[in-house]
Amino acid sequence: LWERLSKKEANDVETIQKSIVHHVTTTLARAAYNMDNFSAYQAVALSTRDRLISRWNETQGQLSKADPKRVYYLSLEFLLGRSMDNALLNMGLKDTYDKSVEQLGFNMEDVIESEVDAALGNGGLGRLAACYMDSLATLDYPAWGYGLRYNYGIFQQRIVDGYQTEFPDYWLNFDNPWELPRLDISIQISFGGHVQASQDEYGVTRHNWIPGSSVQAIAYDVPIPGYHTENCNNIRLWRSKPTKVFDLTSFNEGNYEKSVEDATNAEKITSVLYPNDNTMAGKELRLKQQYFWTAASLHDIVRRFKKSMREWSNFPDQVAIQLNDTHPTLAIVELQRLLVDEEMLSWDDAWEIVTKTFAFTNHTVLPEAMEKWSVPMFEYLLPRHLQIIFDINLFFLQKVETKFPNDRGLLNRMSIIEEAQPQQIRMAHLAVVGSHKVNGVAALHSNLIKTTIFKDFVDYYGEEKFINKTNGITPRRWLHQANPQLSNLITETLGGDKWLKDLSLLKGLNTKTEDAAFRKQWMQIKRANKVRLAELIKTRCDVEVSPDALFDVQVKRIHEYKRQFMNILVVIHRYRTIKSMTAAQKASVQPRVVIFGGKAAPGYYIAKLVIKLINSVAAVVNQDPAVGDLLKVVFIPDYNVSVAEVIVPASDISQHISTAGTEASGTSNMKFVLNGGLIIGTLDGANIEILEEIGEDNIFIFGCMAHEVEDLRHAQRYRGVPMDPALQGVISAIERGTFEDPKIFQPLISTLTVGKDFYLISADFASYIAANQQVDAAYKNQDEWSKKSIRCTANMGKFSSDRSVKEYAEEIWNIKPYPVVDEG
Ligand code: 26W
Repeated sequence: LWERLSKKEANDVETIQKSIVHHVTTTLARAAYNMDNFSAYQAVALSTRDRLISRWNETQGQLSKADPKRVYYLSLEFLLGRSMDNALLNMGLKDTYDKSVEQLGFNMEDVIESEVDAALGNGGLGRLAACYMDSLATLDYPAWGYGLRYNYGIFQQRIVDGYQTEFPDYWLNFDNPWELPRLDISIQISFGGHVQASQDEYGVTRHNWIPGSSVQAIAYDVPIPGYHTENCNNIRLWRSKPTKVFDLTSFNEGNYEKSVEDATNAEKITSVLYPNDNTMAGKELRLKQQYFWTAASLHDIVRRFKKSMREWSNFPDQVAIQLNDTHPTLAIVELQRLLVDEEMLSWDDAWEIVTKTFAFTNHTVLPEAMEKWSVPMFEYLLPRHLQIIFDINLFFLQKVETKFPNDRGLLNRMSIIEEAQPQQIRMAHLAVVGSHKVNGVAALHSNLIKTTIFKDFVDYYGEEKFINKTNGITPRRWLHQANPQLSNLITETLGGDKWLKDLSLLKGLNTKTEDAAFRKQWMQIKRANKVRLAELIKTRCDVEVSPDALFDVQVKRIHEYKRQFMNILVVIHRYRTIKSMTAAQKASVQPRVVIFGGKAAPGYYIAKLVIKLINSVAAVVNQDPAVGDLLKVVFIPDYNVSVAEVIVPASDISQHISTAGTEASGTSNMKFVLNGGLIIGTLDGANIEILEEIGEDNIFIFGCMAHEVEDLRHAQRYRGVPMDPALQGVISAIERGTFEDPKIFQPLISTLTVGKDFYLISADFASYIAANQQVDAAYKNQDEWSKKSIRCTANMGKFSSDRSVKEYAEEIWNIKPYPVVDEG
């Protein structure tokens, strides 16, 4: 009976309409006549959710039975964006839902726009995790993500008087239909206290951690459906709750306030996402988050493993754990603690299991991003874990000493403990020592980490442990969903949609560059996307821009190394050049709209000044009748995943201009090129591999190379290299007060002082201007430009996250696809 009654419902228009109306009248308790777009969204979302859940159940049921090896992706950030459109496309239900919703009297696009983004991430690392989850499900890999369910995602950004101001992102204001609360899954997580050592019956020292306090971790599951497959994976997000709602002692003593305070402190742990990207803050609450999350996840993984009744030595045959940067490195220590203190394994047996289980991805080489925790603070929160870290370090350094005797400098450099005042725990060293594979995220980056931050470790462990896995993006969200017209044209042209699961098939478009009719269609789609972006700019910035101008985009987190500052300086240079022209000269200027977007960390003063400068320049340039449509500058506030989905398909050229050697990979570069947008960039991160794939005629490269950076800095500091004259001219214009009170910008301009220009803006300035001129010239020839644009898309197959994930699965995790059978 159960089997018969639980058979899947049909997915025809009428059944779906019934399910939508059912949710309106029962779940939402509303009547059809007072429905707005948002309630329509809620009902459609709930109906979609039903279908997701039945796939999720089927997948998890079949996987529990078969119990294949799984990968667990531990990430403090999952930047998912909106879910509904993506879920419908992946489940193959989009067309039916479109029809159902339109017939019910709603516009599907408006309904989709009512959904708020799930913005549980800062930028590259968080969005990468989301793309990888899409690919893992699409390729039928048994995989779970583990993260935190923050009450507040990345802050909302508004621009007030040109300055960034932050507002809380309370995204759970309304019920979140994309999560399944598992209130029955609760795990106790402890902190503080002290450690008792004693001898067991065999004379072995045992450590007993007697914690000082504890909280509960409650599971919330987010289903991740694969594209055109029955498989539906899971992201489990933890929420913190007090163990007992009130501390009863305080409560009964009449200290009501204190008992409520403890409860609030417990809930604080998963209250807010840290908004720092690439800068370490060293806050105690952040360390609490990291332990809370890794301990809950490991407990869950171990419980699942124990059900299988296998030997502990089989753990690495069943479980692979990927560490998304150093944030989850405590998982290494926690597993060692569980195995030694609670499961009574020997240290060496436990350590072998641990190192076979974990692998570590590094996402940055910036020194200020390296996670370090002060030993006294750590000891206060996690006394037993500190002992284990000291033991791991001792045994490790003993082996280093055996291999390379009498090299104290080496031991100092490699130690997990930095001898500072106070001592610091270097999480990257711990992650390397506790993992069997360490990878970077683009070829250049993976080579750089081998010769810089992990050089000694390569000498010790050998080359094989340090590998490259070039990042990728999911073509489902970043082309099919964000750019449906282009996706349709590609499907028509290639005679099917197989390319969405095998992106190398895009190569088939290469033969179309000589087909004038095809080129025309291609460029018409780009123009339609630009019209859509122009509307968004009008709404958000109140600036009118012409879709016939060249759209030039730089959207990403605001950071000095990404050099938005250099971009706006060259915009000023362009402005001054136009101002000095005669009418006849102006006639040959290529009109350009320069579009910025991105958030600065709230405490990052210089980055926030860059935003102010962009807005001040925009205010002057956009009003100047001498310039008109030849140049417009806009800063789009509150850049996020769904705004990116409008911007990416509409760009003609985008800027990926970090100082060589600083951007580990970049992933928006891939999104733009996949959508037929050309890029201007430095020889940094994945730009280099994009260049290799699409060819040098279809990309604008400038600036110094990674291996030249140190020499250039040295020359600047000690050989009195003068500032670039064009840059000098731009600075003078700012200092003369062309854009508001120049005093405001003085701290920013100081970063360019000769000898202090760490990101080498002056050194790259002339070649950056030249590259921008090449862009203008190339854009004038629309026929040639359209061919470049087509070649861009055609040769981006490598950058599908399907390719990345397959490499991880085969070369690091050793897992196989497990396609779920549709039992209808
Ligand atoms: C501890 C503070 C902190 C927070 C976040 C340090 C570092 C991070 C992230 C690792 C920063 C990040 O997102 N890095 C980006 O990762 C992307 C995915 O691999 C790359 O494409 C970007 O180049 C890299 O900046």
